[in-house]
Amino acid sequence: MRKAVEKSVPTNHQRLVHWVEEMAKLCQPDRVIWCDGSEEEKKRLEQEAVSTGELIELNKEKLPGCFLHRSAHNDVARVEGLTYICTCKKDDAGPTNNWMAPREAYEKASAIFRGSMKGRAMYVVPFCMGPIGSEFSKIGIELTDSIYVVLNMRIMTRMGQAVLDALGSDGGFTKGLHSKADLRMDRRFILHFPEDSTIWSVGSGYGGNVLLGKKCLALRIGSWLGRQEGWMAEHMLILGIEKPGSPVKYVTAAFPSACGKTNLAMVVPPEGLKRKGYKIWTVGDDIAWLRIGDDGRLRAVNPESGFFGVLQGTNSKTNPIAILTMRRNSIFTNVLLRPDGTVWWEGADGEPPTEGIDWRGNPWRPGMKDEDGKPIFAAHPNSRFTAPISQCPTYTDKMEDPSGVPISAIIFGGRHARVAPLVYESFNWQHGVYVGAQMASERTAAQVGKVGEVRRDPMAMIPFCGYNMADYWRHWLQMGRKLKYPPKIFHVNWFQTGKDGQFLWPGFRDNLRVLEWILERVDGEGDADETAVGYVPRSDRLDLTGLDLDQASMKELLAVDRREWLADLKLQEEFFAQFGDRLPQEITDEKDNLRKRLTT
Ligand code: OXD
Ligand code: MN
Repeated sequence: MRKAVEKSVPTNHQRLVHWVEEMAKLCQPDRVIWCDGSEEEKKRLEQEAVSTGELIELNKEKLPGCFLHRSAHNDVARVEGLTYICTCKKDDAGPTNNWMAPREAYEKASAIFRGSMKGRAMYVVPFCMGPIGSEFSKIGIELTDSIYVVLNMRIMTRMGQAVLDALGSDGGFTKGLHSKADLRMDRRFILHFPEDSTIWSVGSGYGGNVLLGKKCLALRIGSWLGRQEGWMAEHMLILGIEKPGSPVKYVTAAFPSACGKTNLAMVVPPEGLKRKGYKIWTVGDDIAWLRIGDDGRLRAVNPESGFFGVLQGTNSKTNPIAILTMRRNSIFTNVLLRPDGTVWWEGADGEPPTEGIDWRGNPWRPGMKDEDGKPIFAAHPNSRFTAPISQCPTYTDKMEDPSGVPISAIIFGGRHARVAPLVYESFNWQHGVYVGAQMASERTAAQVGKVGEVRRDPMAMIPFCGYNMADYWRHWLQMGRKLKYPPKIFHVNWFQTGKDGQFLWPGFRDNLRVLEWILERVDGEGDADETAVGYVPRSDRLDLTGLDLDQASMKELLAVDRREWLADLKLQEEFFAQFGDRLPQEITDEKDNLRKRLTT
């Protein structure tokens, strides 16, 4: 075994080589293969995965370089219940994370990893989150027995020999170990050891659980490192908006999973705003690493280099840019395969195909029902596409800027049928941190659990904050104090429904109308009313040209219903109570101030 590893080792980083050997001893793969990130390697892995059925090659003319992957039926989303933060002290993980003592976690997972790669290869995947060489960036090594993972990591991160070269003989890196093992739910764990900068993921093949650069490193370990090193890792898209004659302004937005980050990151101006000539630049759709620049402004880097986006409901109307992005060199997970070798999902362009093979690999026709009379979906509701950002028509080379882009506004948002108005602006940074901390949203299909259930999801980070959230809010407050030019903080809610249960706001492209007001406020313009919750635009303030929305609906969208807010404050209090004395006083003060404003 030792020989097989050493023969092809392309690094003189001894610590790295020893760790790979140690993990190989545990998992007992037949071979250890160091990935160099080359085209030749990609082709070889694709062929191998096609030969075993792990990937299906799609129509070469219509979807060149694209593949379909079907995951196990019990392995289609992130498993928050099996995701742990393993710190020496339980309190450091905080009440919103599952916790396990590191020793117990290593022991439990070792028993599953032991021998799990027999008959398989172990791939060594060197990857860099952020541009190689940037002070924002972090290097990780993922060991995995899944070609699907290697090919996804190749899209989602800067991956291969260049990363080993940057690591040199003694650079620091996060150690990631992944094995599909036997894909059994009762032998599945996603474990984070922030004190050792280590991630162990076993028993799953689903993206969010196994592409270790994404949620595990860029958010859970990243947020921990950020607090120690004075920066922030956030679940945020990054978007540039250019108005003719003005410099591009960049904003970040934190929405929970499957709440439209990818759509907003690629927003296309609605017909009624076309005359203004806006250009949109997509820097990232899921994660932002934020640092204070030498200029005293908040600067953002997208640590990823690809999209792992939700497909359900994605089409040429809701997100034409995404559709153009995924036309080549993309991996589709858990969608329907049409007879012509193209793919389809609920909400995709066109009529449902008359026949196909569904995401489970069974023959499918429209209208099919299961034994309980429930419709059988062609694609899983959490079906995904993986595509390189460089293929995105709104790609900007600012993506590669090692010092990141300057941020003018931070936007928080949830999927909340009632309570939050379409948009409001916080009074200042401290109030803005509270606005983020009290966020609530309805659960979506991106994680295992009951869809639609409202849960508190501060800063859209509840599944991703790698430490005690009370400390996390303290860190946010401290960052604000250090910023010479703190961005303004806003909250949006695209998902309000009227009495008939229908959405009041059209969303998608029309969200640019709200961004327009946000940017006016950044420039010190844009009329607003001061309400108990923050500044809300006057109902005639948004440019609604070409939009058929009556004044009554607009009023409802912008209304602040004191009764609903007071009822929500009770739920907030229950949520904040779990943090005990560790909760920053500023959060309590802001909550109490809100109550006062609502009751006077
Ligand atoms: C994602 C998620 O995949 O948040 O981005 O689940
Ligand atoms: Mn996400």
